[in-house]
Amino acid sequence: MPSQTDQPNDRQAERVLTALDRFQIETPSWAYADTGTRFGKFTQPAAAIDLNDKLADAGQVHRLTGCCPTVAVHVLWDFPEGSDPNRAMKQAEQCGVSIGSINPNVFQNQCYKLGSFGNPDAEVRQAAIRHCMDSIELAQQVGSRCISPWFADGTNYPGQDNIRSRKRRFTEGLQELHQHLTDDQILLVEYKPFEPAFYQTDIADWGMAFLLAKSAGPQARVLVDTGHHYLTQNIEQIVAWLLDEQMLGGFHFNDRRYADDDLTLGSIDPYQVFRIFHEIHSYAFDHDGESPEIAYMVDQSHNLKPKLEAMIQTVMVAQELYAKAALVDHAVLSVYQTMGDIVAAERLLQRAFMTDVTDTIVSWRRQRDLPDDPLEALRASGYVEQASQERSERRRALGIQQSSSYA
Ligand code: AFD
Ligand code: MN
Ligand code: MN
Repeated sequence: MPSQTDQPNDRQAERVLTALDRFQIETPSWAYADTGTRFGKFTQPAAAIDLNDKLADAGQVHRLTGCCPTVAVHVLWDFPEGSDPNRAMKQAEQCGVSIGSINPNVFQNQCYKLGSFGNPDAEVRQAAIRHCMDSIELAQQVGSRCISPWFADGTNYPGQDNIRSRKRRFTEGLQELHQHLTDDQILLVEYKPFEPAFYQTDIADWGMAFLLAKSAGPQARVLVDTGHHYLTQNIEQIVAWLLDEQMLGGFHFNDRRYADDDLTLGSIDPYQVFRIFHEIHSYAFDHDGESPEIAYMVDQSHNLKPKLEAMIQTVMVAQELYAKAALVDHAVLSVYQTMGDIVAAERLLQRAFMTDVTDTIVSWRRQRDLPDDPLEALRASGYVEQASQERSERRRALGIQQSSSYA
């Protein structure tokens, strides 16, 4: 492996700057609130209490990194009964961000015990479809283009339900939902191999999501959550196939050591993230520099790391890996590939991955009056300490207990 000391030449530095200009990544509202695992959660005094806090935190991340202008929201968690979407829109604007993808929630209500779109009970299926249609309306009210439902549906035991019937219920439900989209909206169909269903998950892999999105209609695409694959799966190959089929709608970025661990991006395997971005740059190279509109989104819940630090760390890693992947010279690579010079081709990717782009990223930040190191800037700002203080007082006044409980 080449050494980390490789520095970009002028032409490569230009590529990094162009890539950074293009790269934006959405942060999720749920990452700023107290979340945890099914074994309990470790609360943080600075954790967001409501959507206003989440938007304020997301605004800080964007203010310090310059590449996170939108915030994904979770309908039931962020827009409880009777909330005012216009107020949320204005609040987002005041925080310097706007509302991004809308995440329906068809996995928590008791009625979804046997599934939502896949439920054997037609009434429950209709309730789930109605909730998703309400989410589409909410998206229109807050000016969001992207509806990204995740379905926890599946079964826990062989024989529990008819797998083909469940497939058909999803096909029909997503077709019905797709008809509700306005012309500029997109429907992102997310897959996940298991959890919470432990025998079969109805949308378990990219092939199922692809077929369901294709049958739903022309505005549906596949959402790749990087934590939703078996350990041996080649995610960048899935990305390349979806790109080639014009069916890659976006990502939920996180990292994992075992399953859907929601660890911070690049904490376990940064080279895999680089290879995913490489496929996207390679596609753009073959299409006059244009890559399809891809919704880059973070989907992590930081149970142990301080929330804002973890988010800024994630965004900085995403920027760096996206920029490094832009260093690969695709014209030279295709010559090596045609020649069958495996080592030379591989070393092109390795050298790009090992190139130190820190200084170029700092110069990009300076050109935008951003701090050289957003993480250090957050720590120096006192924002988290102030939020801890203010939110702890507010929790006391509201009688909100911050306690961890065991399942
Ligand atoms: C969980 C699910 C899925 C979903 C996210 C937000 O596994 O990734 O996108 O929650 O609803 O992580
Ligand atoms: Mn996800
Ligand atoms: Mn997940």
